[in-house]
Amino acid sequence: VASSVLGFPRIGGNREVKKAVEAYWAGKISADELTKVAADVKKTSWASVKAHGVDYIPSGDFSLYDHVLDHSAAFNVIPKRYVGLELSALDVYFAMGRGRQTENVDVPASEMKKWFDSNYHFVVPELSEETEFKLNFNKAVEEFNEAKAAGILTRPVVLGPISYLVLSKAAKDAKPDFQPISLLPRLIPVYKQLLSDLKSAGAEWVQVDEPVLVLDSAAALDKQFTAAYSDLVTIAPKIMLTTYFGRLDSNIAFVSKLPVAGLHIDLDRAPAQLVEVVEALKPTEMVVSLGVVSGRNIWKTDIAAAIKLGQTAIEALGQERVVVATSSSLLHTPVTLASEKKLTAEQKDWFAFALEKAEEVAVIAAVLSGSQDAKVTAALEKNGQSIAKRRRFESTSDDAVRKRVASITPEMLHRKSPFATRQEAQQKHLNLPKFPTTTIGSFPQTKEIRAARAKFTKGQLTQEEYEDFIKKEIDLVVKFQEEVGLDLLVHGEPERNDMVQYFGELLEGFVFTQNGWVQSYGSRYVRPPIIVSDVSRPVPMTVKWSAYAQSVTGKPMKGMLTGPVTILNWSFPRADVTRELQSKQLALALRDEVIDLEKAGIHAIQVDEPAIREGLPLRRVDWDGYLKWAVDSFKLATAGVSDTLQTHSHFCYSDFDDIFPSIQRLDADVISIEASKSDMKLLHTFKQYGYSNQIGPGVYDIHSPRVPPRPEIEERLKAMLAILPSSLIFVNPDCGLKTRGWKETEASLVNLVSAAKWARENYA
Ligand code: THG
Ligand code: ZN
Repeated sequence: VASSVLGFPRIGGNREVKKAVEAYWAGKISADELTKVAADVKKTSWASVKAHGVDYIPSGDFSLYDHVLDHSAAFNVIPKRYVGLELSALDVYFAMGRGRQTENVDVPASEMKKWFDSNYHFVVPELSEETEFKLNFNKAVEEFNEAKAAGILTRPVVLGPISYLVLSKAAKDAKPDFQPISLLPRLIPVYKQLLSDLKSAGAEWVQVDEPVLVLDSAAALDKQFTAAYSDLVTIAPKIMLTTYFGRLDSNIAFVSKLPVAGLHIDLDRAPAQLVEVVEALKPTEMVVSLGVVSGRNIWKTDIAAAIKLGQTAIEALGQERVVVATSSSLLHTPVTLASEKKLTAEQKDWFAFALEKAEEVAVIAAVLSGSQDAKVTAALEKNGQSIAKRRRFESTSDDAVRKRVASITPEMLHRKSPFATRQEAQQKHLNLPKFPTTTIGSFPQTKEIRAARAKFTKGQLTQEEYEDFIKKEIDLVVKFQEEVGLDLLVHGEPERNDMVQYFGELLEGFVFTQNGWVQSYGSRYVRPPIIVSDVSRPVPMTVKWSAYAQSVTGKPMKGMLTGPVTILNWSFPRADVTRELQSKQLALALRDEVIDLEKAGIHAIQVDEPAIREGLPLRRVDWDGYLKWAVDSFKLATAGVSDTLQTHSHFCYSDFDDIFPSIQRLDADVISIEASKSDMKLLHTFKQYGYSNQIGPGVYDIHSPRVPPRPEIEERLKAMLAILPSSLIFVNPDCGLKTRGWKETEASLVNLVSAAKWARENYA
């Protein structure tokens, strides 16, 4: 029984790659120096995975920005706006990922999308009838050779042709009915060249990822899969067709008939599919790769349980046809527990990060192979003890929290009165003009703010000094908003590092890493908090800051919280209880915070749920269950207040068609959404469904430093007014201002306010 890892974090143990990439962008290091850093990190990763005893070591999964973007660059899928800029290939690559603004060049970034249900974003390929695929370079072969030169034989990883096309979108200049998948016959020759070169280079196996096989939409692609893979196997190394993040379901019927040499399945997300898959593979000669070590969470694997799954497969297929693997790439986990110095020994014993997971895979494979090696036996025994300890810890729940969740009543999920009544009551307190102006919550996180936080963390600032600093920042932000003439103010969130980490740190039931970075997009990383036990709120989390901010202004101040579903989705959740339970516990903690904010004199509170959509299950049959508890959680958090309190929520996207009824059911008094990019299409959805509460469709895009001229904002307002009643419209940017500079923030908000004044004059 062989062992395998499907992919590894790219950041490097000390964030070397992230730092080098950003240094390259800043012109501080050369392309050669960047390549050198990347080469060292790759080599270290290969060597350490190998040192842990893994047989199939991945290569080609590394990326300087995003692996989907790597494929686009290699396949010559380069939108016209990036061609002819007289840039190096590397700079074209980065321009596609993040845009480029210099004296001579001004191109926006490509669109990014969430990678399935994860917090990783990929760069969406843009295709049209005009796309001319060709293999510009062969990264898979280059990195295979790079590893080989270092004495390590790897199993290269490539994203499969069907997933690549399904994840692509039609370019703006494509014909209206153009479907990216229609290009499959033209893409196959490129894959054939890529794969045959790999074979010539000496690769015995290749891991071809086709994660779309766990989606409902793959059922209609059986013919494409059959055609593509029948062709590819004729020239390729042995193909390990790799699925992850979900279950194959009925797709196994055609997948088991594909002529590939192996099939990888995710048994972390979908352990129940094992029996059916093994049954389907029995009459074939395929190897099955069992994804028993989670690539999506940080919990130590229950090796005894994994071994049982392995035995089931071995009984049906024999040892030679079984491989033990991580469920997906380890991209979604931090590099190693070894760098965590602040976790207690007890806590450390619960977790396995990427390197520790590599070792688990090797141990499970060794046990299944019948190894009598003393090290393997010891590792197995130690794992059993760790799992038993964790189970004992899990059995000690916080009874008060559990009781509270069990006694949630339907009344707790509803505001006292319907929206129309509330709107009137709120207006008495808030006294907002028509077309009220506001922002989404965060203001620029300056170098000074980050430096003060870093000093405070290191103990170089006292609590009092730090709090004084934050108060001064709040003073500045409040004064700024008053001067610009905004109506509903915010405190600017200078005290927050990350909108999830900040709350996790103040809640009971979470632990934190020092170095547990996980890629979100490009060079941007997050350190997801880990939920380890029942969640509760020992002390108010934001009341001090919001109340202070309210005390220094006569205008209404909006409280700012992150919603329960988003905190859950951007944390590593517990595996021993449901997501629903964790979400409800978070909701109760936030409910208390909302009530406390109201008591402290705050009359508007925004509870952001930007992750509510990405948490949507991959299979449609699972949607309703999720949406029920997700919406209930939001309502539980926000419905505990009187009618006079105005609740807001914000979503960082505009792709609502799938979940519109659930957005409506949230019953937030005001929602703000990204609309600046989607050209008002979305507002028609609102009209069509008869949305009745207030809406702030973003009037400009904050993701770029560009200042929106006032007439442009007025045009947007006009377009909105053609669709929505004027009494429902809020005027705001389309997202938080945290990543922006002060200069463009001021200029943009001045224009926003004067556009709102114009609307008041013309649409009174
Ligand atoms: N928080 C969390 N997840 C997220 C977002 C978030 N996922 C979606 C979206 N927002 C991703 N956006 C970002 C934007 C900026 C950064 C990370 C994700 C970022 N990270 C710093 C870096 O990589 O240098 C580190 C920040 C820190 O010190 O904590 O700037 O807002 N959870
Ligand atoms: Zn947003």
